[in-house]
Amino acid sequence: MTVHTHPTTPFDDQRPGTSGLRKAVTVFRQPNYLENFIQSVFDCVPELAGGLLVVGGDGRYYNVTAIQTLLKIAAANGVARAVVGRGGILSTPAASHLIRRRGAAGGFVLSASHNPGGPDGDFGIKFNGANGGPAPEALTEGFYARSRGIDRYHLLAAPDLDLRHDGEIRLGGMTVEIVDPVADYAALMDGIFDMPAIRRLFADGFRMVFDAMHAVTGPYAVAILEHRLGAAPGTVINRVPLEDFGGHHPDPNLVHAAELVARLSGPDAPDFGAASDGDGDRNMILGREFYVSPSDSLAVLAANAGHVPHFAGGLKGIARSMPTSQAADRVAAALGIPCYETPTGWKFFGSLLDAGRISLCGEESFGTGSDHVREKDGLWAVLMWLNVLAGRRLSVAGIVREHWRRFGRTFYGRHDYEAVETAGANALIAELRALLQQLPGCTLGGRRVLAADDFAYVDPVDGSRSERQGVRIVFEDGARIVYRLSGTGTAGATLRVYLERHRSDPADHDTEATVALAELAATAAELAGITRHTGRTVPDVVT
Ligand code: VG1
Ligand code: CO
Repeated sequence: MTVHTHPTTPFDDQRPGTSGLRKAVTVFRQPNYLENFIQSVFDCVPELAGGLLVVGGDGRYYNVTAIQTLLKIAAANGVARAVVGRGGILSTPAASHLIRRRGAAGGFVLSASHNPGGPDGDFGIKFNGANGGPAPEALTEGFYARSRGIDRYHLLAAPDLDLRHDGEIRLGGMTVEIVDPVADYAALMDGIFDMPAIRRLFADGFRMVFDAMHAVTGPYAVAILEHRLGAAPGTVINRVPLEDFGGHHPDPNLVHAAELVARLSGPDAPDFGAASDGDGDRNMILGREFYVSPSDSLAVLAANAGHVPHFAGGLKGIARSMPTSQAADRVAAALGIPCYETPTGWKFFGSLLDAGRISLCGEESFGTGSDHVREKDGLWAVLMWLNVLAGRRLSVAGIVREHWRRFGRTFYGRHDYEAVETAGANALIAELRALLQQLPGCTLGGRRVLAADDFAYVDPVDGSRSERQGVRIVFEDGARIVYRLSGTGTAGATLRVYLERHRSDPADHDTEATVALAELAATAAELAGITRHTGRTVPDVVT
Protein backbone atom coordinates (compact mmCIF):
# COMPACT_ATOMS: atom_id res chain seq x y z
CA MET A 1 0.00 0.00 0.00
CA THR A 2 1.49 3.31 -1.01
CA VAL A 3 0.61 6.90 -0.35
CA HIS A 4 -0.29 8.87 -3.43
CA THR A 5 -0.37 12.64 -3.62
CA HIS A 6 -3.16 13.70 -5.96
CA PRO A 7 -3.28 17.14 -7.57
CA THR A 8 -6.58 18.96 -7.10
CA THR A 9 -8.22 22.33 -7.61
CA PRO A 10 -10.25 24.21 -4.98
CA PHE A 11 -14.01 24.56 -4.63
CA ASP A 12 -15.19 27.92 -3.36
CA ASP A 13 -18.19 26.72 -1.32
CA GLN A 14 -16.56 24.78 1.52
CA ARG A 15 -17.18 27.24 4.35
CA PRO A 16 -18.54 25.32 7.37
CA GLY A 17 -21.86 26.63 8.70
CA THR A 18 -23.49 26.43 12.14
CA SER A 19 -22.55 22.79 12.41
CA GLY A 20 -19.87 21.75 9.91
CA LEU A 21 -19.92 21.50 6.12
CA ARG A 22 -23.43 20.53 5.01
CA LYS A 23 -24.38 20.10 1.35
CA ALA A 24 -26.52 17.99 -0.94
CA VAL A 25 -25.12 14.49 -1.55
CA THR A 26 -24.78 15.44 -5.22
CA VAL A 27 -22.38 18.23 -4.21
CA PHE A 28 -20.31 15.90 -2.04
CA ARG A 29 -20.08 13.40 -4.88
CA GLN A 30 -18.20 15.76 -7.17
CA PRO A 31 -14.70 14.41 -7.77
CA ASN A 32 -12.27 15.60 -5.05
CA TYR A 33 -14.96 17.50 -3.11
CA LEU A 34 -14.80 15.34 0.03
CA GLU A 35 -11.06 14.78 -0.35
CA ASN A 36 -10.36 18.52 -0.53
CA PHE A 37 -12.28 19.31 2.63
CA ILE A 38 -10.81 16.46 4.65
CA GLN A 39 -7.27 17.28 3.53
CA SER A 40 -7.88 20.93 4.48
CA VAL A 41 -8.69 19.80 8.02
CA PHE A 42 -5.52 17.68 8.19
CA ASP A 43 -3.48 20.62 6.94
CA CYS A 44 -4.91 22.82 9.73
CA VAL A 45 -4.67 20.30 12.60
CA PRO A 46 -1.09 18.98 12.68
CA GLU A 47 -1.75 17.12 15.98
CA LEU A 48 -3.66 14.50 13.99
CA ALA A 49 -0.39 13.15 12.56
CA GLY A 50 0.82 10.52 14.99
CA GLY A 51 -2.39 10.87 16.99
CA LEU A 52 -5.69 9.11 17.55
CA LEU A 53 -8.75 9.97 15.47
CA VAL A 54 -12.40 9.05 16.12
CA VAL A 55 -14.65 8.48 13.10
CA GLY A 56 -18.36 7.77 12.80
CA GLY A 57 -21.59 9.02 11.34
CA ASP A 58 -25.35 8.85 11.50
CA GLY A 59 -25.69 6.01 8.99
CA ARG A 60 -27.23 8.09 6.24
CA TYR A 61 -26.64 7.46 2.54
CA TYR A 62 -22.96 8.01 1.62
CA ASN A 63 -21.81 7.52 5.24
CA VAL A 64 -19.75 4.38 4.68
CA THR A 65 -18.42 5.51 1.30
CA ALA A 66 -17.19 8.75 2.84
CA ILE A 67 -15.65 6.93 5.82
CA GLN A 68 -13.63 4.66 3.48
CA THR A 69 -12.14 7.72 1.77
CA LEU A 70 -11.61 9.50 5.07
CA LEU A 71 -9.68 6.55 6.53
CA LYS A 72 -7.39 6.36 3.49
CA ILE A 73 -6.66 10.08 3.76
CA ALA A 74 -6.10 9.75 7.51
CA ALA A 75 -3.62 6.90 6.98
CA ALA A 76 -1.81 8.91 4.30
CA ASN A 77 -1.56 11.88 6.66
CA GLY A 78 0.12 9.86 9.39
CA VAL A 79 -2.71 9.21 11.86
CA ALA A 80 -1.54 6.44 14.21
CA ARG A 81 -4.90 4.98 15.18
CA ALA A 82 -8.48 5.51 14.03
CA VAL A 83 -11.34 4.43 16.30
CA VAL A 84 -14.42 3.79 14.17
CA GLY A 85 -17.95 2.89 15.26
CA ARG A 86 -19.01 -0.53 13.96
CA GLY A 87 -20.71 -0.17 10.58
CA GLY A 88 -19.53 3.45 10.51
CA ILE A 89 -22.11 4.34 13.16
CA LEU A 90 -21.59 6.83 15.99
CA SER A 91 -24.12 9.32 17.29
CA THR A 92 -22.75 12.84 17.65
CA PRO A 93 -22.73 12.72 21.48
CA ALA A 94 -21.21 9.22 21.47
CA ALA A 95 -18.44 10.46 19.16
CA SER A 96 -17.81 13.40 21.49
CA HIS A 97 -17.53 11.01 24.43
CA LEU A 98 -15.18 8.63 22.59
CA ILE A 99 -12.85 11.51 21.66
CA ARG A 100 -12.64 12.52 25.31
CA ARG A 101 -12.41 9.04 26.77
CA ARG A 102 -9.74 7.85 24.38
CA GLY A 103 -7.71 11.06 24.47
CA ALA A 104 -8.07 11.50 20.73
CA ALA A 105 -6.58 14.47 18.89
CA GLY A 106 -9.99 14.91 17.27
CA GLY A 107 -12.77 13.25 15.36
CA PHE A 108 -14.92 13.45 12.30
CA VAL A 109 -18.69 13.13 12.57
CA LEU A 110 -20.37 12.45 9.25
CA SER A 111 -23.90 13.75 9.43
CA ALA A 112 -26.31 16.34 8.13
CA SER A 113 -28.21 15.99 11.41
CA HIS A 114 -31.94 16.68 10.95
CA ASN A 115 -31.71 17.27 7.17
CA PRO A 116 -33.25 14.52 5.01
CA GLY A 117 -30.96 11.79 3.65
CA GLY A 118 -30.71 9.57 0.58
CA PRO A 119 -29.14 10.12 -2.86
CA ASP A 120 -31.16 13.32 -3.27
CA GLY A 121 -30.84 14.32 0.38
CA ASP A 122 -28.06 15.99 2.32
CA PHE A 123 -24.70 14.94 3.69
CA GLY A 124 -22.36 16.63 6.11
CA ILE A 125 -19.00 16.45 7.79
CA LYS A 126 -17.94 18.07 11.02
CA PHE A 127 -14.58 18.11 12.79
CA ASN A 128 -14.45 18.01 16.59
CA GLY A 129 -11.29 18.78 18.53
CA ALA A 130 -9.57 17.08 21.46
CA ASN A 131 -12.15 18.40 23.95
CA GLY A 132 -14.82 16.47 22.02
CA GLY A 133 -16.57 19.62 20.83
CA PRO A 134 -17.19 21.15 17.40
CA ALA A 135 -14.19 23.10 16.13
CA PRO A 136 -14.39 26.76 17.18
CA GLU A 137 -15.07 29.40 14.57
CA ALA A 138 -11.42 30.44 14.17
CA LEU A 139 -10.55 26.87 13.21
CA THR A 140 -13.49 26.33 10.84
CA GLU A 141 -12.59 29.60 9.13
CA GLY A 142 -9.06 28.19 8.82
CA PHE A 143 -10.43 25.04 7.12
CA TYR A 144 -12.30 27.24 4.69
CA ALA A 145 -9.29 29.40 3.92
CA ARG A 146 -7.18 26.30 3.34
CA SER A 147 -9.85 24.72 1.10
CA ARG A 148 -9.65 27.76 -1.17
CA GLY A 149 -5.96 27.31 -1.76
CA ILE A 150 -5.68 23.53 -1.77
CA ASP A 151 -3.75 21.98 -4.65
CA ARG A 152 -3.15 18.38 -3.50
CA TYR A 153 -4.36 15.69 -1.12
CA HIS A 154 -2.74 12.53 0.20
CA LEU A 155 -4.50 9.18 -0.09
CA LEU A 156 -3.41 5.65 0.67
CA ALA A 157 -4.00 3.33 -2.28
CA ALA A 158 -5.78 0.47 -0.51
CA PRO A 159 -8.93 -1.62 -0.79
CA ASP A 160 -12.02 -0.66 1.27
CA LEU A 161 -12.18 -2.05 4.81
CA ASP A 162 -14.88 -4.31 6.24
CA LEU A 163 -16.28 -2.17 9.06
CA ARG A 164 -18.93 -4.67 10.13
CA HIS A 165 -17.03 -6.45 12.92
CA ASP A 166 -15.30 -5.26 16.08
CA GLY A 167 -11.52 -5.63 16.05
CA GLU A 168 -8.34 -4.15 14.63
CA ILE A 169 -7.24 -3.83 10.99
CA ARG A 170 -4.01 -2.35 9.62
CA LEU A 171 -4.35 0.33 6.98
CA GLY A 172 -0.84 1.30 5.84
CA GLY A 173 0.86 2.71 8.92
CA MET A 174 -2.46 3.25 10.74
CA THR A 175 -4.40 0.88 12.96
CA VAL A 176 -8.17 0.95 12.51
CA GLU A 177 -10.02 -0.12 15.65
CA ILE A 178 -13.67 -0.94 15.14
CA VAL A 179 -15.74 -0.58 18.31
CA ASP A 180 -19.29 -1.09 19.54
CA PRO A 181 -20.89 2.35 19.02
CA VAL A 182 -23.14 2.02 22.09
CA ALA A 183 -21.06 0.47 24.91
CA ASP A 184 -18.97 3.42 26.10
CA TYR A 185 -21.88 5.82 25.78
CA ALA A 186 -24.21 3.58 27.78
CA ALA A 187 -21.58 3.26 30.51
CA LEU A 188 -21.29 7.05 30.64
CA MET A 189 -25.06 7.36 31.15
CA ASP A 190 -24.89 4.79 33.98
CA GLY A 191 -22.49 7.06 35.83
CA ILE A 192 -24.61 10.19 35.45
CA PHE A 193 -28.15 9.13 36.33
CA ASP A 194 -29.97 7.34 39.12
CA MET A 195 -30.61 4.31 36.95
CA PRO A 196 -32.18 2.21 39.76
CA ALA A 197 -34.77 4.96 40.34
CA ILE A 198 -35.63 5.03 36.63
CA ARG A 199 -35.82 1.23 36.59
CA ARG A 200 -38.30 1.36 39.50
CA LEU A 201 -40.36 3.95 37.62
CA PHE A 202 -40.77 1.57 34.67
CA ALA A 203 -41.36 -1.39 36.98
CA ASP A 204 -44.22 0.57 38.55
CA GLY A 205 -45.98 0.77 35.17
CA PHE A 206 -44.67 4.03 33.72
CA ARG A 207 -44.97 3.92 29.93
CA MET A 208 -43.10 5.83 27.27
CA VAL A 209 -42.54 5.92 23.51
CA PHE A 210 -39.21 6.93 22.03
CA ASP A 211 -39.17 7.75 18.32
CA ALA A 212 -35.72 7.11 16.83
CA MET A 213 -37.02 8.32 13.45
CA HIS A 214 -35.04 5.58 11.65
CA ALA A 215 -31.91 7.49 12.56
CA VAL A 216 -28.83 6.82 14.64
CA THR A 217 -30.37 6.66 18.14
CA GLY A 218 -32.31 3.41 17.53
CA PRO A 219 -29.56 1.05 18.80
CA TYR A 220 -28.68 3.38 21.68
CA ALA A 221 -32.28 3.77 22.82
CA VAL A 222 -33.05 0.04 22.62
CA ALA A 223 -29.93 -0.82 24.63
CA ILE A 224 -30.47 1.82 27.31
CA LEU A 225 -34.25 2.20 27.63
CA GLU A 226 -35.45 -1.32 26.91
CA HIS A 227 -32.50 -3.50 27.94
CA ARG A 228 -30.96 -1.58 30.83
CA LEU A 229 -33.93 0.27 32.25
CA GLY A 230 -36.67 -2.25 31.64
CA ALA A 231 -38.96 -0.12 29.49
CA ALA A 232 -41.48 -2.37 27.71
CA PRO A 233 -40.31 -4.03 24.48
CA GLY A 234 -41.48 -1.87 21.60
CA THR A 235 -40.96 1.37 23.57
CA VAL A 236 -38.52 2.45 20.84
CA ILE A 237 -40.31 2.98 17.53
CA ASN A 238 -38.72 3.48 14.10
CA ARG A 239 -35.70 1.87 15.71
CA VAL A 240 -33.83 0.58 12.67
CA PRO A 241 -31.42 3.17 11.20
CA LEU A 242 -32.10 3.57 7.46
CA GLU A 243 -29.98 5.35 4.86
CA ASP A 244 -32.88 7.62 3.91
CA PHE A 245 -34.58 7.69 7.36
CA GLY A 246 -37.58 6.01 5.76
CA GLY A 247 -38.02 9.02 3.49
CA HIS A 248 -38.74 11.38 6.40
CA HIS A 249 -36.95 14.37 7.93
CA PRO A 250 -35.21 12.99 11.03
CA ASP A 251 -36.13 16.24 12.77
CA PRO A 252 -37.83 15.91 16.16
CA ASN A 253 -40.54 18.56 16.12
CA LEU A 254 -44.32 18.54 16.11
CA VAL A 255 -44.43 18.51 12.30
CA HIS A 256 -41.90 15.80 11.47
CA ALA A 257 -42.54 13.53 14.48
CA ALA A 258 -46.26 13.34 13.72
CA GLU A 259 -46.49 9.61 14.52
CA LEU A 260 -45.12 10.19 18.01
CA VAL A 261 -47.44 13.15 18.59
CA ALA A 262 -50.41 10.97 17.61
CA ARG A 263 -49.29 8.25 20.04
CA LEU A 264 -49.20 10.75 22.90
CA SER A 265 -52.79 11.82 22.43
CA GLY A 266 -55.91 10.00 23.55
CA PRO A 267 -56.93 8.51 26.88
CA ASP A 268 -54.66 5.46 26.62
CA ALA A 269 -51.57 7.47 25.71
CA PRO A 270 -48.32 6.65 27.51
CA ASP A 271 -46.93 8.95 30.20
CA PHE A 272 -43.96 10.24 28.26
CA GLY A 273 -42.81 10.63 24.67
CA ALA A 274 -39.50 11.65 23.17
CA ALA A 275 -37.72 11.77 19.84
CA SER A 276 -34.22 12.45 18.59
CA ASP A 277 -32.77 13.54 15.26
CA GLY A 278 -30.52 12.10 12.53
CA ASP A 279 -27.30 12.18 14.54
CA GLY A 280 -28.79 11.81 18.02
CA ASP A 281 -27.99 15.21 19.47
CA ARG A 282 -31.50 16.70 19.55
CA ASN A 283 -34.47 15.87 21.74
CA MET A 284 -38.18 16.61 21.78
CA ILE A 285 -40.05 15.99 25.03
CA LEU A 286 -43.77 15.27 25.23
CA GLY A 287 -46.13 14.40 28.04
CA ARG A 288 -49.59 12.97 27.55
CA GLU A 289 -51.26 15.57 25.31
CA PHE A 290 -48.52 17.98 26.31
CA TYR A 291 -45.60 19.52 24.43
CA VAL A 292 -42.57 20.86 26.29
CA SER A 293 -40.94 23.72 24.44
CA PRO A 294 -37.16 23.19 24.31
CA SER A 295 -36.53 26.51 26.04
CA ASP A 296 -38.81 25.43 28.90
CA SER A 297 -37.15 22.02 28.97
CA LEU A 298 -33.76 23.60 29.70
CA ALA A 299 -35.27 25.70 32.48
CA VAL A 300 -37.20 22.80 34.03
CA LEU A 301 -34.16 20.51 33.95
CA ALA A 302 -32.04 23.21 35.56
CA ALA A 303 -34.59 23.73 38.33
CA ASN A 304 -34.84 19.97 38.98
CA ALA A 305 -31.22 18.94 38.45
CA GLY A 306 -30.84 18.05 42.12
CA HIS A 307 -32.54 14.69 41.43
CA VAL A 308 -29.64 13.66 39.18
CA PRO A 309 -26.54 12.23 40.92
CA HIS A 310 -24.16 13.91 38.43
CA PHE A 311 -25.47 17.31 39.57
CA ALA A 312 -25.72 16.51 43.27
CA GLY A 313 -23.17 19.24 44.02
CA GLY A 314 -25.33 21.89 42.34
CA LEU A 315 -25.02 23.63 38.99
CA LYS A 316 -22.06 25.92 38.29
CA GLY A 317 -23.87 27.96 35.69
CA ILE A 318 -26.20 27.74 32.70
CA ALA A 319 -25.80 28.91 29.11
CA ARG A 320 -28.33 29.31 26.34
CA SER A 321 -28.07 30.46 22.76
CA MET A 322 -29.27 34.02 22.18
CA PRO A 323 -32.56 33.11 20.44
CA THR A 324 -33.45 30.59 23.19
CA SER A 325 -36.06 31.97 25.60
CA GLN A 326 -35.07 33.62 28.84
CA ALA A 327 -36.87 30.99 30.94
CA ALA A 328 -33.51 29.51 31.99
CA ASP A 329 -32.26 32.94 33.09
CA ARG A 330 -34.99 33.05 35.73
CA VAL A 331 -33.92 29.70 37.13
CA ALA A 332 -30.27 30.76 37.17
CA ALA A 333 -31.21 33.94 39.02
CA ALA A 334 -33.18 31.93 41.60
CA LEU A 335 -30.25 29.54 42.05
CA GLY A 336 -27.79 32.42 42.29
CA ILE A 337 -25.64 31.09 39.43
CA PRO A 338 -24.51 32.80 36.20
CA CYS A 339 -26.43 32.50 32.95
CA TYR A 340 -24.49 33.06 29.70
CA GLU A 341 -25.98 34.02 26.34
CA THR A 342 -24.05 32.68 23.32
CA PRO A 343 -24.51 32.72 19.55
CA THR A 344 -26.42 29.88 17.89
CA GLY A 345 -24.44 26.64 17.53
CA TRP A 346 -22.98 24.25 20.07
CA LYS A 347 -19.38 25.26 19.35
CA PHE A 348 -19.92 28.39 21.46
CA PHE A 349 -20.62 26.39 24.63
CA GLY A 350 -17.28 24.54 24.47
CA SER A 351 -15.05 27.08 26.18
CA LEU A 352 -17.57 27.67 28.99
CA LEU A 353 -17.86 23.93 29.58
CA ASP A 354 -14.09 23.40 29.42
CA ALA A 355 -13.52 26.22 31.91
CA GLY A 356 -16.06 24.73 34.33
CA ARG A 357 -18.24 27.83 34.21
CA ILE A 358 -21.44 26.01 33.24
CA SER A 359 -23.00 22.62 33.93
CA LEU A 360 -26.06 22.81 31.64
CA CYS A 361 -26.69 24.46 28.30
CA GLY A 362 -29.33 24.47 25.63
CA GLU A 363 -30.82 25.85 22.45
CA GLU A 364 -34.39 26.45 21.38
CA SER A 365 -33.81 24.09 18.45
CA PHE A 366 -34.37 20.94 20.55
CA GLY A 367 -30.80 20.91 21.86
CA THR A 368 -29.94 20.29 25.51
CA GLY A 369 -26.69 19.15 27.04
CA SER A 370 -24.23 19.30 29.89
CA ASP A 371 -20.58 19.02 30.81
CA HIS A 372 -20.61 15.22 30.29
CA VAL A 373 -19.68 15.66 26.59
CA ARG A 374 -19.12 18.67 24.32
CA GLU A 375 -22.16 18.21 22.09
CA LYS A 376 -25.85 18.42 22.72
CA ASP A 377 -27.20 15.02 23.60
CA GLY A 378 -30.69 13.74 22.77
CA LEU A 379 -30.80 10.53 24.79
CA TRP A 380 -29.09 12.18 27.74
CA ALA A 381 -31.91 14.76 27.79
CA VAL A 382 -34.49 11.96 27.73
CA LEU A 383 -32.73 10.22 30.64
CA MET A 384 -32.50 13.52 32.49
CA TRP A 385 -36.28 13.89 32.18
CA LEU A 386 -36.80 10.28 33.24
CA ASN A 387 -34.59 10.82 36.29
CA VAL A 388 -36.58 13.94 37.25
CA LEU A 389 -39.90 12.11 36.65
CA ALA A 390 -38.67 9.21 38.78
CA GLY A 391 -37.69 11.58 41.56
CA ARG A 392 -40.83 13.66 41.52
CA ARG A 393 -43.46 11.14 40.50
CA LEU A 394 -45.51 13.87 38.80
CA SER A 395 -46.69 13.96 35.18
CA VAL A 396 -44.69 15.90 32.59
CA ALA A 397 -47.49 18.47 32.43
CA GLY A 398 -47.61 18.63 36.23
CA ILE A 399 -43.90 19.42 36.46
CA VAL A 400 -44.02 22.08 33.76
CA ARG A 401 -47.18 23.75 35.09
CA GLU A 402 -45.69 23.92 38.55
CA HIS A 403 -42.57 25.46 37.02
CA TRP A 404 -44.71 28.13 35.35
CA ARG A 405 -46.47 28.91 38.64
CA ARG A 406 -43.11 29.49 40.27
CA PHE A 407 -41.25 31.30 37.51
CA GLY A 408 -44.01 32.49 35.18
CA ARG A 409 -44.49 31.15 31.66
CA THR A 410 -42.33 32.30 28.78
CA PHE A 411 -44.38 31.81 25.64
CA TYR A 412 -42.10 30.91 22.78
CA GLY A 413 -42.29 30.32 19.06
CA ARG A 414 -39.92 30.00 16.13
CA HIS A 415 -41.19 30.66 12.62
CA ASP A 416 -39.09 29.20 9.81
CA TYR A 417 -39.39 30.34 6.20
CA GLU A 418 -37.48 27.65 4.35
CA ALA A 419 -35.71 27.73 0.99
CA VAL A 420 -36.53 31.34 0.27
CA GLU A 421 -34.56 33.24 -2.35
CA THR A 422 -31.15 34.16 -0.94
CA ALA A 423 -31.11 37.71 -2.30
CA GLY A 424 -34.46 38.54 -0.68
CA ALA A 425 -33.42 37.03 2.65
CA ASN A 426 -30.16 38.98 2.65
CA ALA A 427 -31.99 42.19 1.78
CA LEU A 428 -34.43 41.63 4.65
CA ILE A 429 -31.61 41.30 7.17
CA ALA A 430 -29.71 44.24 5.67
CA GLU A 431 -32.75 46.49 5.97
CA LEU A 432 -33.30 45.45 9.57
CA ARG A 433 -29.67 46.20 10.38
CA ALA A 434 -30.05 49.65 8.87
CA LEU A 435 -33.11 50.28 11.07
CA LEU A 436 -31.59 49.22 14.37
CA GLN A 437 -30.45 52.60 15.64
CA GLN A 438 -33.84 54.23 15.13
CA LEU A 439 -35.85 51.56 16.92
CA PRO A 440 -35.27 52.20 20.65
CA GLY A 441 -38.11 54.34 22.00
CA CYS A 442 -40.43 53.52 19.07
CA THR A 443 -43.74 51.78 19.67
CA LEU A 444 -44.37 48.69 17.54
CA GLY A 445 -47.67 46.82 17.79
CA GLY A 446 -48.38 48.59 21.08
CA ARG A 447 -44.99 47.76 22.66
CA ARG A 448 -42.14 50.16 23.30
CA VAL A 449 -38.73 49.06 22.04
CA LEU A 450 -36.12 49.09 24.79
CA ALA A 451 -33.09 48.02 22.74
CA ALA A 452 -32.19 46.70 19.31
CA ASP A 453 -28.90 45.30 18.06
CA ASP A 454 -27.16 42.75 15.88
CA PHE A 455 -25.89 40.31 18.48
CA ALA A 456 -22.13 40.30 18.95
CA TYR A 457 -20.47 37.90 21.36
CA VAL A 458 -17.19 38.04 23.18
CA ASP A 459 -16.26 34.66 24.61
CA PRO A 460 -15.69 35.31 28.33
CA VAL A 461 -13.02 32.61 28.51
CA ASP A 462 -10.83 33.15 25.46
CA GLY A 463 -11.89 36.65 24.41
CA SER A 464 -12.70 35.64 20.83
CA ARG A 465 -15.32 37.82 19.16
CA SER A 466 -18.21 36.78 16.89
CA GLU A 467 -20.19 39.47 15.11
CA ARG A 468 -23.55 39.64 13.38
CA GLN A 469 -25.15 36.67 15.10
CA GLY A 470 -28.77 37.78 14.81
CA VAL A 471 -30.91 40.90 14.86
CA ARG A 472 -32.50 41.26 18.28
CA ILE A 473 -35.31 43.58 19.34
CA VAL A 474 -36.12 43.76 23.04
CA PHE A 475 -39.29 45.43 24.28
CA GLU A 476 -39.90 47.15 27.59
CA ASP A 477 -42.14 44.32 28.83
CA GLY A 478 -39.31 41.80 28.23
CA ALA A 479 -40.79 40.43 24.98
CA ARG A 480 -38.27 39.79 22.19
CA ILE A 481 -38.16 39.34 18.44
CA VAL A 482 -35.02 37.82 16.91
CA TYR A 483 -34.24 37.36 13.22
CA ARG A 484 -31.42 35.32 11.76
CA LEU A 485 -30.59 33.26 8.70
CA SER A 486 -29.93 29.55 9.09
CA GLY A 487 -26.40 28.23 8.73
CA THR A 488 -27.44 24.61 8.16
CA GLY A 489 -29.81 24.77 5.19
CA THR A 490 -28.66 23.57 1.77
CA ALA A 491 -31.20 25.18 -0.58
CA GLY A 492 -31.55 28.96 -0.86
CA ALA A 493 -31.85 30.69 2.51
CA THR A 494 -33.91 29.88 5.58
CA LEU A 495 -35.19 32.81 7.62
CA ARG A 496 -35.80 32.11 11.30
CA VAL A 497 -37.94 34.48 13.36
CA TYR A 498 -37.93 33.85 17.11
CA LEU A 499 -40.64 35.26 19.37
CA GLU A 500 -41.03 35.28 23.12
CA ARG A 501 -43.15 36.89 25.78
CA HIS A 502 -43.33 36.30 29.52
CA ARG A 503 -46.53 36.11 31.63
CA SER A 504 -46.44 35.76 35.40
CA ASP A 505 -50.17 35.43 36.08
CA PRO A 506 -51.20 31.74 36.20
CA ALA A 507 -54.58 32.73 34.71
CA ASP A 508 -52.69 33.34 31.44
CA HIS A 509 -50.71 30.11 31.39
CA ASP A 510 -53.22 27.92 29.56
CA THR A 511 -53.32 30.12 26.47
CA GLU A 512 -52.03 28.45 23.30
CA ALA A 513 -48.54 29.73 22.49
CA THR A 514 -49.56 30.69 18.95
CA VAL A 515 -52.42 32.77 20.37
CA ALA A 516 -50.28 34.41 23.03
CA LEU A 517 -47.69 35.30 20.38
CA ALA A 518 -50.03 36.28 17.53
CA GLU A 519 -49.59 40.05 17.95
CA LEU A 520 -45.84 39.76 18.28
CA ALA A 521 -45.71 37.57 15.16
CA ALA A 522 -47.66 40.16 13.19
CA THR A 523 -45.31 42.90 14.41
CA ALA A 524 -42.29 40.82 13.43
CA ALA A 525 -43.63 40.10 9.94
CA GLU A 526 -44.52 43.73 9.31
CA LEU A 527 -41.32 45.25 10.66
CA ALA A 528 -39.10 43.00 8.54
CA GLY A 529 -41.31 43.08 5.45
CA ILE A 530 -41.29 39.29 5.31
CA THR A 531 -43.87 39.04 2.53
CA ARG A 532 -42.25 41.83 0.53
CA HIS A 533 -38.82 40.19 0.67
CA THR A 534 -39.71 36.49 0.51
CA GLY A 535 -43.12 36.33 -1.14
CA ARG A 536 -44.31 34.24 1.81
CA THR A 537 -47.32 35.01 3.95
CA VAL A 538 -47.00 32.10 6.38
CA PRO A 539 -44.00 30.22 7.78
CA ASP A 540 -43.27 26.63 6.68
CA VAL A 541 -42.65 25.35 10.19
CA VAL A 542 -43.62 26.77 13.57
CA THR A 543 -41.95 25.25 16.62
C1 VG1 B 1 -29.72 24.93 13.57
C2 VG1 B 1 -30.23 25.36 14.92
C3 VG1 B 1 -29.06 25.51 15.89
C4 VG1 B 1 -28.29 24.19 15.94
C5 VG1 B 1 -27.86 23.78 14.54
C6 VG1 B 1 -27.19 22.42 14.50
O1 VG1 B 1 -28.83 25.91 13.05
O2 VG1 B 1 -30.96 26.56 14.85
O3 VG1 B 1 -29.55 25.88 17.16
O4 VG1 B 1 -27.16 24.32 16.75
O5 VG1 B 1 -29.01 23.71 13.69
O6 VG1 B 1 -28.03 21.43 15.00
P1 VG1 B 1 -29.29 27.03 11.98
O7 VG1 B 1 -28.04 27.81 11.66
O8 VG1 B 1 -29.89 26.30 10.84
O9 VG1 B 1 -30.33 27.86 12.68
V1 VG1 B 1 -27.80 19.85 14.46
O10 VG1 B 1 -28.82 18.88 15.30
O11 VG1 B 1 -27.81 20.07 12.86
O12 VG1 B 1 -26.14 19.51 14.76
CO1 CO C 1 -28.35 16.93 15.10
